Amino acid sequence: MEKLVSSWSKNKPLPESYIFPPETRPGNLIVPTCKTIPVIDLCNAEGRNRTDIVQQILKASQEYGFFQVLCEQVVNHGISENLMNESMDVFNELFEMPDEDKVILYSEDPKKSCRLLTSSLNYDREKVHQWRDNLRHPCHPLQDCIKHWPQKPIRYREVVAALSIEAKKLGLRILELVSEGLGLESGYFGDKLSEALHLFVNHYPPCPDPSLTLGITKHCDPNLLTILHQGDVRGLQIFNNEEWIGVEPLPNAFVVNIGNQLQIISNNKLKSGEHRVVTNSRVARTTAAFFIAPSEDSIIEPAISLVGEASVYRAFEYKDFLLDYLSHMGNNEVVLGRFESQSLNNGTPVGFNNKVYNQIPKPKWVISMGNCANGGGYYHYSSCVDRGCGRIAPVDIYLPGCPPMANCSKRLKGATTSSIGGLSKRISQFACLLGYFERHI
Ligand SMILES: O=C(O)CCC(=O)C(=O)O
Repeated sequence: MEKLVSSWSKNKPLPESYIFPPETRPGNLIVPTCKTIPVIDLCNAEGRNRTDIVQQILKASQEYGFFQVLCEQVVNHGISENLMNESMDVFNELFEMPDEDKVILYSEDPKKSCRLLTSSLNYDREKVHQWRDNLRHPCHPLQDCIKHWPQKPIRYREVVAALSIEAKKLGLRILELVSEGLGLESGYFGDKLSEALHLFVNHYPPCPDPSLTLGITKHCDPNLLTILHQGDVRGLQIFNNEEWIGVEPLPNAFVVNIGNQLQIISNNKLKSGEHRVVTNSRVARTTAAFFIAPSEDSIIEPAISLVGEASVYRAFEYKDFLLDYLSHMGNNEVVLGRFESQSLNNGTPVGFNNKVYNQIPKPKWVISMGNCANGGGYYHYSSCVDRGCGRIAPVDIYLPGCPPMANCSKRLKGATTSSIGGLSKRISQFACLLGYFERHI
């Protein structure tokens, strides 16, 4: 509890443990806001201008991975101004509650579905902490989750239930426009691909030195689509054309961003937007991000009609992506690279985006682990790759019940997925001992 920034930070200097290394510090906080992300008025989406709106959404999703949807009149995106204001009041009230109310929500137990935490899931292991507190919980199916939500502020459940229903509707509406723009059939992103809905309420208290720390480090969202209510305080920045640009808060607008799964399903026609959050010394900032995500057992793969010459990504289960995402948080290229479809059989490194792979310094051996759908089955593999010639060394692992791999020189009969996990670890430890490589990915 004493870890929550909102509980200890008032009138205190910035602790060392919140100071980022110079290369990731925000430094100069004045970033261009004149170049901002496109603003799209959804009230035009149902009439004669629909094609125009679809094209605007597609263009913004290709260039920035971000856009804002506007609600100049109450009806444009379907969420009333009143509901937006009320929910922001409730979120602020939650973080202003006395410690004895917040302690009920605070938990370090990852199995707890609704919990208040600080910085990130990695608090105990991370080198530098992020300047934010975070309440997170699932919102779907509502009747199952709502009973775990905070009971205080009194209006929390009622207001957030209403907002989450509307945010999901808005997200599905946008996904429908996206699928139209990509030439996919209507409802492509319905059902399992957009089944889950999670809410993160972020709170960034005023910070003694915003130039040295971050509210959230640079990342892409792992899910399909994110709908953000960012209130009226600046702080969100997106990385575009090698520079940070600020996302100007607009009254009654939601910020929408493309998640990793939408980039993958579109076979890189859309891009997931990299973003971060900076803090400020004057006022607290509170935001609410709704993550629309596939169900964990969904199989994700590029849409067949968008594959063309080559599928950039292989098929995988969404829960495997989430595991990788959590262990490589912030490194979008590495995470996406691990799900690329470069063949296991042609001697090219598996699961690496070449760019990232080539950036790996000496020594020349690296190990890769993961799984991959190929030729009708799922393989779990672990390989040592010689980056000099791209050869896969003989430590590939074969999962019984799947067709054999051409390059698999050692088949481990009787291995199960979990024993393979343990074995991969031993192989990498062994190879490290021999000095073959200094890190595994
Ligand atoms: O608070 C914000 O502006 C962005 C939040 C965000 O990026 C996140 O929750 O992943």
